[in-house]
Amino acid sequence: MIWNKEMECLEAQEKKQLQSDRLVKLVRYIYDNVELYRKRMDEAGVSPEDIKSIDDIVKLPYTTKDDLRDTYPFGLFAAPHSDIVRIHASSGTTGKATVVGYTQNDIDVWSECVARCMTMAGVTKDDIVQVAYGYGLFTGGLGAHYGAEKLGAMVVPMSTGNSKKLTTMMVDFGATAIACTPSYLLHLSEVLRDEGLLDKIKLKSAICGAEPWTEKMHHEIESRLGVSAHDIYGLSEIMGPGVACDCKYHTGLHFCDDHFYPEIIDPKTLTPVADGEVGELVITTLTKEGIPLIRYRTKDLTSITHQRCECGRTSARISRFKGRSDDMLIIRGVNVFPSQVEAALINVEEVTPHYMMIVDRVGNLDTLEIQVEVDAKYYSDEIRGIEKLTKKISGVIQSALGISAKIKLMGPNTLKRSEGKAVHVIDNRKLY
Ligand code: DLL
Repeated sequence: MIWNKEMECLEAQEKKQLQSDRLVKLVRYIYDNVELYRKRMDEAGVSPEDIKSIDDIVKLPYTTKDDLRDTYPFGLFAAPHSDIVRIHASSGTTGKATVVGYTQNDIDVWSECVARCMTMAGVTKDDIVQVAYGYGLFTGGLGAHYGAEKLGAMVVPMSTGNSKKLTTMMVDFGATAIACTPSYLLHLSEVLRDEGLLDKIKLKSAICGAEPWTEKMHHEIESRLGVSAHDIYGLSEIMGPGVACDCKYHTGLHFCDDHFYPEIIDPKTLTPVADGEVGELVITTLTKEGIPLIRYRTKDLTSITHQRCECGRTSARISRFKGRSDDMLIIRGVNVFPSQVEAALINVEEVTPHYMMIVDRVGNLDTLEIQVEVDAKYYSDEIRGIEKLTKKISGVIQSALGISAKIKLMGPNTLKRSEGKAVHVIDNRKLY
């Protein structure tokens, strides 16, 4: 039984004691091992001795994605390289990825948290779990894989792509659970329908996350596939999938708050907001060794409740996400910042810095068009020239973002200039 009742059903006082003990230990460890935190705490006049309980967390400085970027690649690692057994990475705000490292203990905690989440989704050791998140530097594939294995389930490591093979194997192997992004699962449901396989599947659970999805998509997945669909949340900076997930009551995502301490703040004033109010989720990793983070600003907007759930778990619960406080987009499961496009286009001398990203969803798959203004010096309507430049920009964008985009060249001065803050994105998907 992986559902660790002891940890997930602790009464408030016991939970607070555990979180306090862990925070005190974490702060000492981080102060001794990470230069940036030592400097920040010294500047703020806070010493490890000032942190005596979880309530003192408010004395500690925030951490942002920029801190990871500025210390690229390993500057925030607290454990020696010889203790790091794995690296993952995700998109940074400009050219550089944010890199995270795990000790063996971190991998064990991660697997335990994902196993808890899968248990919330009704998965047991008797299940056959198809993992269709991407494997590699992205945390989705390996994170879900290790969690399902920890549970003792039979894991089918499909990764993404090749939907026909995936659906055929789903039927042949009798997969009972699937872990993938919600938009990809909707796409798979259409492939199953088109192949005449819908009534041959044995799926009962879906563990979906890595991107925002609506209540409507949730119902659509459940009714098309006859599954119980669960919302799993996580981010690579903190660990990967498994930070939180919803149980069968679907009344918010249970936070693994014995390992990850959640706070909700007003992103403008940086002060805490009350339970039930929407704000930015901030997470402190209470037990991580490789790259522990204090008060990491996720930029994800949600609200929190500390009331016990009907399922018996006492963990804090967060609501389905309401958006982000920055401009990060998630397109086909990949995190994309407009600043990455900007940084990539700077290296293309034929274009101006004016561009517009148009994101849409056709069927269940995201599309991205980038309109780029060509410099007057290079502008011509000669077809071969246009084709050549379009191809060149496509290549630059593909390697900067890790996803393909349709490039549309625009004549000089055709993209609308904004008077205030430049608008670079039109997102027609309505995901929140
Ligand atoms: O997306 C980790 C993950 C993999 C989570 C598989 C769930 C399943 P990153 O690539 O670092 O990590 O992206 C993290 O994705 O800050 C959110 O904005 C968004 N996100 C993740 N899960 C959800 C969710 C993985 N359930 C960023 N709902 C986060 C809404 C989500 N947004």
